[in-house]
Amino acid sequence: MGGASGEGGRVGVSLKAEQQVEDPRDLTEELLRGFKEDDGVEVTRKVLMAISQQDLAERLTKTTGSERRRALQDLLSKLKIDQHRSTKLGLRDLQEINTGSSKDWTPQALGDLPWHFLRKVMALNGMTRNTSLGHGELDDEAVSEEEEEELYIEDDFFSLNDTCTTDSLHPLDVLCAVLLCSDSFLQQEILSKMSMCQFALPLLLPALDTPRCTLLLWAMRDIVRKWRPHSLAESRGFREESLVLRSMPTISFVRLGSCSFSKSQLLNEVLSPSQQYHDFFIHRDMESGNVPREIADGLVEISWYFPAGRENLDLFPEPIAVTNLRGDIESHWLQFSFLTEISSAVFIVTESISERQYALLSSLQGSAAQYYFILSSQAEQCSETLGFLNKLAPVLKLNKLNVLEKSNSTNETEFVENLQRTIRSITNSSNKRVNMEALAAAARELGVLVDEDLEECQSGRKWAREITMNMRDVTNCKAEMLKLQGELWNTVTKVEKELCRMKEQGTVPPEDYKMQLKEKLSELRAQQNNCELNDGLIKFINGLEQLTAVEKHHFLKWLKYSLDHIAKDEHSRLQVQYNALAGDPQKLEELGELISAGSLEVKHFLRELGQLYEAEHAMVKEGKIADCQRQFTPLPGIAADLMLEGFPMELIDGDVSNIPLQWVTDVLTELHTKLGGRSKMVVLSVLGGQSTGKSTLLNTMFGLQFAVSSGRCTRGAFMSLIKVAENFQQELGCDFILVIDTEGLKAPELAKLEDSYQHDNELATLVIGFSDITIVNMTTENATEMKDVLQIMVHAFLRIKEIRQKPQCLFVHQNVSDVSAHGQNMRDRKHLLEQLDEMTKAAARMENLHKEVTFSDIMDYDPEIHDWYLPSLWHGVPPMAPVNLEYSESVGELKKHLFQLLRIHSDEILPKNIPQFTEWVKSLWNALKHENFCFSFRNPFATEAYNQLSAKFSELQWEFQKNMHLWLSEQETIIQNQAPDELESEVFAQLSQGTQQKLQHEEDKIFECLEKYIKDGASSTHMLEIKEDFIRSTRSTTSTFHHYSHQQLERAKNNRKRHCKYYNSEAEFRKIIEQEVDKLLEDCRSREHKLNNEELEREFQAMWREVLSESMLFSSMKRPIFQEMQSLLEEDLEIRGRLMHQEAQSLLHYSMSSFTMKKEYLDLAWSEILKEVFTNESWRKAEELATSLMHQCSAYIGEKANSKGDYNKIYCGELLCMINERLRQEDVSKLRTSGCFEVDLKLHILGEAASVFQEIHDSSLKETDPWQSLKELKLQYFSILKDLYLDKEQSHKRARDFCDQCLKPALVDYMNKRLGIAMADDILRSGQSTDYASRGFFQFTTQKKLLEENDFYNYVSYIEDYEGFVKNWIQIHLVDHYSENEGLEDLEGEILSTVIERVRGALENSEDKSNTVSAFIDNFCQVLQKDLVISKDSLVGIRFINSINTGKFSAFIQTFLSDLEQQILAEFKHLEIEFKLSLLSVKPRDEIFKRVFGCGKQCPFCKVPCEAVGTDHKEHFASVHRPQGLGSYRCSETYILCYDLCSSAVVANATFQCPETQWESHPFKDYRIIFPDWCIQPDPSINTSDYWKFVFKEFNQEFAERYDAEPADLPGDWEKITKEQALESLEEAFRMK
Ligand SMILES: Nc1nc2c(ncn2[C@@H]2O[C@H](COP(=O)(O)OP(=O)(O)OP(=O)(O)O)[C@@H](O)[C@H]2O)c(=O)[nH]1
Ligand SMILES: [Mg+2]
Ligand SMILES: [Zn+2]
Ligand SMILES: [Zn+2]
Repeated sequence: MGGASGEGGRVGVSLKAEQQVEDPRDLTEELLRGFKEDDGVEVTRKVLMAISQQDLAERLTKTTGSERRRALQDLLSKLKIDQHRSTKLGLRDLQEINTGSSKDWTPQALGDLPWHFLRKVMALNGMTRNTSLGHGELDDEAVSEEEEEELYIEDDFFSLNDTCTTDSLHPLDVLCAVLLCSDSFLQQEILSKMSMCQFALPLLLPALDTPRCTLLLWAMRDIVRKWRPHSLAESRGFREESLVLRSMPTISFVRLGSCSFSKSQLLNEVLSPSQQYHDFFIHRDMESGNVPREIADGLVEISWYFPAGRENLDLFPEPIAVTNLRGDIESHWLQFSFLTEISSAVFIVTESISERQYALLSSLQGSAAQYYFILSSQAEQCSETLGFLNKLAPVLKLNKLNVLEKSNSTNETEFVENLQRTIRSITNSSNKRVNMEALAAAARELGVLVDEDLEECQSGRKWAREITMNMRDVTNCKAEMLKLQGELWNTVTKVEKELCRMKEQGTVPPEDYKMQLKEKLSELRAQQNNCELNDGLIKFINGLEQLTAVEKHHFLKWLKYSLDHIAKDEHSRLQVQYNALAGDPQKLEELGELISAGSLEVKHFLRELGQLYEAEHAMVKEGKIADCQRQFTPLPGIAADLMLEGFPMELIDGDVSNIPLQWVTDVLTELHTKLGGRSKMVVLSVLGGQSTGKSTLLNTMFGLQFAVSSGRCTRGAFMSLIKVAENFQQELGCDFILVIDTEGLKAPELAKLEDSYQHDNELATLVIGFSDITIVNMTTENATEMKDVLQIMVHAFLRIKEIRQKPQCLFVHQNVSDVSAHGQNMRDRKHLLEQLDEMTKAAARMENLHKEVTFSDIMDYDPEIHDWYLPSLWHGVPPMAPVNLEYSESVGELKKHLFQLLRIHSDEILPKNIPQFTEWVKSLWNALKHENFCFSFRNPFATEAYNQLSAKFSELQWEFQKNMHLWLSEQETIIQNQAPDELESEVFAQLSQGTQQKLQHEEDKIFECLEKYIKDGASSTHMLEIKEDFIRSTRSTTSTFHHYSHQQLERAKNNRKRHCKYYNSEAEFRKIIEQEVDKLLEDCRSREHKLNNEELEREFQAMWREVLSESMLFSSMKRPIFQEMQSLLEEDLEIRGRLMHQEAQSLLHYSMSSFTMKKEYLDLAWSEILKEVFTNESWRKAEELATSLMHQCSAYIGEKANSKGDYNKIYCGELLCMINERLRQEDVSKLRTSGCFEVDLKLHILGEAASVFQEIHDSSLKETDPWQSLKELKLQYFSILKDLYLDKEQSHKRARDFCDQCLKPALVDYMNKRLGIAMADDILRSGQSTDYASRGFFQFTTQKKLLEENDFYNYVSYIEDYEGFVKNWIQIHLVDHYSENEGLEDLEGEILSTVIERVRGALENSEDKSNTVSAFIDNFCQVLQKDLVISKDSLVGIRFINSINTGKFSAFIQTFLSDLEQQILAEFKHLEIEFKLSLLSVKPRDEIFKRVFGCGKQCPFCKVPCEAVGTDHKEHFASVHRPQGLGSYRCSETYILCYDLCSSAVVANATFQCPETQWESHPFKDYRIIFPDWCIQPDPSINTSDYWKFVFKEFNQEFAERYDAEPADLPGDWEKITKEQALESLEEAFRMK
């Protein structure tokens, strides 16, 4: 039978036809019947082969195979995983977070076992292999607790016996089943984790699904082991090597026949370190270890021993491998043959040897392995066995030492020690060392399958090999293949940061320096872009693009293995040096650099892709290459796919401390698309000292694959996306969890670099800023280090808190072994809190926050919730230590706790989706590049929330204003309907009290709505923070309105009184006439004969002449307006303590155009005069002030001129009020203008006004020509007289008169009162309103329009007179809108029809109550007193009104109403829109203006208007600042316009001088000391101010002329800015894209 084992391996392959030989066949069938599968299939097969019955041998394989398959199928269905036999489980399936993730559960049924195994193994749990089934769990929610408990006890009682272990399955069966159902990557993961737990790994899987058994090589590829060989004990160096590549002696243990003791247990004892027994192998005394195996027989397991470098403690001086065959060798001859091939020694454990067994063993003759027999107790007595052994001795070269006896009386320990000694001597004497790759080769020889031979795996390997083929060392590879990320990327980073920090600016002006840096940046990007693509990199990209997902996955793994292999040697050499140098800081630093330079990983390749993409993107953006020439657009998609497949993606490049922003953004955006736009995620991160097990923690917790290794630590930050199961999303409030793993803080190799604190700080700030929850990982071993790490954390928290993000954090204390740690540390914790407070204060100082902060201000810290203790990862001394069970359990608890925390804080944690996240990353990173982080940060969500809230607020505010206007107009109407003397009484007081109440009510309403809106809003946290500004703003509006309404009511009252005075005289006059007419009528009636028409007229004429001569009641007097105003001015100046100077002349001599600045207008201190000589600053400011005031006043004057009506004394008062108000403002009072400036200014303004007002008065007199109106009156009275005399029916006529003379003017008046409000309402609430929605939006719209027109004078008026510009803009818009739009007629129609409806109602109401017409009219007016001001006295012939029939009168009015309505509408339609606007009492322009103008403050440097909401806020700010020259800033010596930008200046090395600094130089960085209420932030991107740069360069010359200065020497690159870029920057700045 010699050589049978060799042939046996190949037998299955060569069988084809079914040749049947009669006799032997029958014979063998007999034989087959006699054999049970386990005992003799393999033997039988060998016999068949030996007698050349290959087809029968094949049939045998088939039948037995089918039995195995049946067994497998049975098992899989028991385990309920048969569906995964074809569609394999992957790692991603396990990572998914579902309801089970946060629960602890014991398997209840067989179907739970695979999941239990997988979940536990992923969590590195030592109980993974436990397959016993639990009973109904206590926390089963379905049944109420008490009931359940009772049930439970009974249950338990009965089940005591029948839950015998046979209910369960053998752990190895479960393992085999799970492996069969896993894809090759999950297999890797399972084996890696098992290896960490120091479980034996499956080496040969029994043939279940496959015809032959399978060697697991690929599945072990990921495992890296670390140990210290005795040769390195001195130097404290260590070896770290891939397990499969390490050659070592292999010792195999097999069983022949049955055996009374457990081979596996024996092995465990052999391998266990002294004093610490560990179950490497499952043995029969373990839980479920005695359940019969269903499929796992024939499994070969392997385990290793690695030395720790301590000679007297290490069991073996070098690594060895130990294999263990499950089952009898007779039934697993193939596996056994394999083991004999590869082992240095084979230990055969047996009780007895039979004839047949002897024959089999003899066939091993010539084998290279040494054989040992371990005989269990019974064997001793069996002479047969000894006899066979004796016979075997020469065949297998056995001597006495090769037979070990283990009887019941043998001392266990001694025996084990003896065995260990034997093994040591074997490894010493034999030099057979094989690695796993060699094992695989041997296996293939025997026809054993190897998992790595899969096609996908091999093709992946081929791709990888082609890349690494020509790679010799790391440095070389980096220089040739990865050119973009080396020096170039490093320099790019430095320049990008310098652009923000401007540290080496020196004396170069900021903008020039920026330009230089920008050019450099663009050049660097060009260089990167021009780098030729190396073959290897092309291959890499092609691989990612072309391979299938599985191949790609394999490819990347292979690449990793090859790279690790290449980098390994270099690394361990350096590491040894590093350790040896531990004392020399200088060298250490260099070495540290070298170590990081010496690493080469797949991430470097991916990083290179990022850089390729970034460079190309930059080129496209600068217009250097066309969009269509881009090659790398598919890359982000590829990277997104990788993320989806579970690869951690680099977020922060730790080597250079930079984020490739465009790349990261585009990758994540692709990801968002691939996720179908559903990407709401909670971000979780970990931070802590170096090598404190952060990556390990995350991997254990979530089954992730972050790089773990003590040698090459994590640099920067990596992110991995985990899906949350559909049915769990609701509960967790997110679709994904984004986990961020970070580089350790306080890395010793970086410690000596001067900016290491900054580096760590940046990282911590970013990571905490990104995250919703941060785990702070601390080891308690090193107190100083822990303190340093804490300091960094606290600082980062402080910063994040400052930018209005509330960080959630969990302190995890690692390596706490004591169970009572939590309690014991109570005392320490108080101390810790004190320390934390101290640190917080220090951090606040570093951030220049001038306030007291304590730790509790920056974080809600509750030790019960925020502290967590983890025991040490290892149970014992590595490398032989398994993972601590407590560690795994605590991590599980921690995970549960995390989810709990998520739920508790669900109202504060607002999961962002990917676009929001990238936006957030961008803002944080941008702010971090600046020195002053807190200050530079622009919170995109706060901005968004602010804009949203502003829009809502504007709406509410308009509602408020509208209601108040309507209210006031009603009150005014009531006042106008009162008798003048009543106005002095309580009525007026009541009205004004009512108005206050109304105001309060409206304010409350706003607050209420705001509150509700904020509460319901999505981003409520941000809104809460900014609410304050809105409340202030509302208060300020209220107080404005308070003032305004008071004024309005007063004015209405005064008007009413004045009106009465004038009107009384006319009414008086009419009364006289009407008396006379009455007299005449009586007279005529009393005459005998009837007068004819002519006679009647003659009589009337006579009477008229008589009356008129008697009473020239209102021959008008022309008022001298000049004089009136002059006296008012004098009165005003007297009050303000100013003296009219001697040479002042009558107002007649002044006009605005004649105003010029004079020296005496400035009242400078001596020290300031000198500066003024150079800068003219104050002079210019005073002049500007005068100009703007005159603008304002002339607008007012113009308005009054346009409105109909006579001059009113109030006009002059208002003008003075306007001027005084402006002069009272802060900036003016700082200007130091003199008294005569004020006097002259007022003289000039009032002078101009006086001449206009005089004209108004004169022309209004002309219009109300008394003679003219008398003539009309005369005609009317004559007609009345005639009608009365002739007794004609008058009701028709008089009704018409009433309509024309009373109702119509009242209706028109109503219209003018209401139309303005309606128009403003229409504009602000219609589609137009977006333009006015927020201040920012308005700025955007106007600036965009300006750019479209690109007209110098438009820009000038925008810059110089923003207020005027805005008003004008709105006016033009209004006029345009309503002259081409029918909308206005609708508005008018609506207003009129509502009031006419009311008139109709009033008519009906008044009719029946009154029997005379005058009572009827009184009644009617009373009803309408809130709506219409009907002056019934203006009805001619009121005295005779009662002679007509009330019913008829009223009926006629009814019929006239619709005519009247049409008539009024027609008249309105014919009015010019401008004229119409001037008639309105509430001007829509002013209302809209109020909305968009805000506080009206301008940047003290560049004059950009403030954009903050409302008129009253804590800080003024603007999105974009302008080059200061546009605000006429110039160099005081050369007069050359200055082109600095405030937003750059505040971070640069520049100074400014101005009156506010008393002309002293003041550093820009500290501008807030001078202008505390302004907040000027650095630009969010380098292109932000392109808009104004464009304007400046377009009109440099013009601006210079305009400002009496020299043109600026603009930096060269401004010239290149195009109109398109300008627009783009505008859209970006106002976030309109
Ligand atoms: N003794 C001990 N070793 C641990 C513990 N936790 C992790 N390790 C080991 O420490 C080494 C570093 O673990 P990592 O998880 O990579 O640590 P890290 O904090 O991510 O390290 P960096 O990313 O380099 O800062 C690994 O070899 C771990 O096995 C622990 O609690 N005790
Ligand atoms: Mg790490
Ligand atoms: Zn500015
Ligand atoms: Zn402001």
